[in-house]
Amino acid sequence: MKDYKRYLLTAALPYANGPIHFGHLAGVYIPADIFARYLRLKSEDIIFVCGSDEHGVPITIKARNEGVSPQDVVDKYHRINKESFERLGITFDIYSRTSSPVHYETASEFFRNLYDKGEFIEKTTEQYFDPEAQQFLADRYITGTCPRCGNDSAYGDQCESCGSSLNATDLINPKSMISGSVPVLKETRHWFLPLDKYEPWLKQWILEENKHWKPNVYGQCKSWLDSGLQPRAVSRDLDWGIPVPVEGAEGKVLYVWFDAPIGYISATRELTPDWKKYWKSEDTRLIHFIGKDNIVFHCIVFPAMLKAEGSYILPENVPANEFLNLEGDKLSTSRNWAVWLHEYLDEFPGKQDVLRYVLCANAPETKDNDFTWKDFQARNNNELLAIFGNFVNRTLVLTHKYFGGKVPKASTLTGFDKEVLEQFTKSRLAVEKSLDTFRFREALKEAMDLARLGNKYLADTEPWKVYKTDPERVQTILNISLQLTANLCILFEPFLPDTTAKLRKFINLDKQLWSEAGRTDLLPEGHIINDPELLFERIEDEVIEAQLLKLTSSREAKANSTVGTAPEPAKANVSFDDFGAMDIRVATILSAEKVAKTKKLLKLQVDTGLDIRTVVSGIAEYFEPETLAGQKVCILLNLEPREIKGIQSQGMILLSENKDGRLYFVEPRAEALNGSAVK
Ligand code: B3M
Ligand code: ZN
Repeated sequence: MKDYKRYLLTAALPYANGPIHFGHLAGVYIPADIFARYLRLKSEDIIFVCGSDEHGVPITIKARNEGVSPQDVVDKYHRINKESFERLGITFDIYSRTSSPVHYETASEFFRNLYDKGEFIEKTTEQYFDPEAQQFLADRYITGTCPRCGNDSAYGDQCESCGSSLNATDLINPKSMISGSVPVLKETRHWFLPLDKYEPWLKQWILEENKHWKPNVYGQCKSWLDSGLQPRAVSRDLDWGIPVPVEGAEGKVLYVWFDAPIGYISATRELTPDWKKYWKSEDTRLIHFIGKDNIVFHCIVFPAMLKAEGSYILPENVPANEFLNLEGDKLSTSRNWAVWLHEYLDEFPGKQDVLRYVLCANAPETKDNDFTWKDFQARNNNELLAIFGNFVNRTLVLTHKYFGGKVPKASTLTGFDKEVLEQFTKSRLAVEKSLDTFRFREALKEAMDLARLGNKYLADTEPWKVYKTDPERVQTILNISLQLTANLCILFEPFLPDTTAKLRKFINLDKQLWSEAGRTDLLPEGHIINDPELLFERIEDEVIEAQLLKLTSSREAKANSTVGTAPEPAKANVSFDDFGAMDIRVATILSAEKVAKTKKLLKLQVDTGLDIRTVVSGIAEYFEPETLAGQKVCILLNLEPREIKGIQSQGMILLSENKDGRLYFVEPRAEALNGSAVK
């Protein structure tokens, strides 16, 4: 590989529409952070950027479901995610957000630049439109059956079941996420990036020059390139996003996948005035850490954008991981089948490294992999505690017991001693080799194997027995064990930063550079070590059972819940009299019409059994007025009349919601008579 002068690492910008879960961590953030820490230990010039992806339909759908504004959604999750990354010890140099002014400027300039150079094609095409909601249905606003695998909840841009990238018009039985209605096709004008134009260059660059990419990444790119690239729309008809910065583009915003990767540039710009040194110099090694569902955007679309712009460098590598499953089942945020980072951090205080360890040891590097709580427990108890923790503890306790906490002198070395000492450098080289090729599991295993060797060394040399007859020999054994401990402190540092910081205190060792690993004299004779504490605690069965129970019960709660994540909290009690004061009756809608100049309101004539009255109801998005005559409903009769859009509304129709926030009537049985009380 070329000799690079500096590194720029990016980690996929998580959508600020929900908290971070274990799948995100194992796929992207833990490997990226290990790599960043490793490079810093090697004194490389490196910056590591990330931030919240705050645009796109995932955000507006979440806002709709929760009945809040998109801004509320992104503010909430940006804060939660930024804080939980910090608590886990993820060392981003900046965690920015795509709603930042710098990003608006950077993304708009980028678009404008390509626009001015004539790099886009402007095209009018037919896109799905929801006639009820009066809105175009971009990307995830439309669902339907996947033409490839038959999954009946595929999105307009992608099927999460088989991973195919789709066009909304490919879907069978398309349905609007907003109103549930069948969409119609309507013409709209958009800007397209002609990916087909870049195809020959991409083929050369990826298939010939980037053969070193991971096989899963290379393979996915190859299959995209083999099936031929099409122009891709980079704008959308939406009211949430960065406005398209050209005349006559009202109501249009940049496609989220156009602006989000530019977020890496904006974040760097926000971080340092020197940002061009990282983005515009061939001496920089740019590496994107992502999950497999983002491969096409980082390996094909974003590079084509960068190439079209012309002044930026391209990624040298894109080490994407596969997916992490959970307890044998696909992770799913909508089904609540996930373990959330912020909850883990609250429930397992001080155990950040256990999570980092388990998710790295079991990372889905080459294929999808499974996280189970049993495996989490086993890796903590049988590896971290029984191997690493146990070795360190025995070494430190014996040093205190026999030598008052002073590093003893090593004298005559046996063959086994020499073998152990030689292993220090071998281990460092092995960890390095694996890290340099993004094989994090293997790297971690190499480090753990050195601890394993330490344990075996103590077990075989038995200093606690030998001390009675040959205390000098024990000096040598413990000297070697202490040097091994100091080496572990360096090798584990990128993986287990909290543990190694503690361990450094125990052995009174300043932070060492990576290049010091391999040395056999890190702790000189006579060096004083401190009193040790335990590095790891046992995790008991009850703790694991509680997590399993929590997981299954939150999935059930979700399956039975109303809108969004959980049912609304219960309200304060009311007296029986308060309830009795509400006059709820069975009634029948006689006719309905749209209230002019509104999207949501219908004016209803209702037969209440006592009178015929007018009620204005916010249900126009869900029902066609002409279908409502004869519909039985429940009505709150004695709600104070209100004037809505100039109409006196007398009473309120009772409604309930499904999980997408769509409203339905609370329907009395057919035989219930108009005017009969609901009590
Ligand atoms: N927010 C998708 C995701 O979270 C997207 C990544 C953007 S990286 C520029 O899967
Ligand atoms: Zn599919």
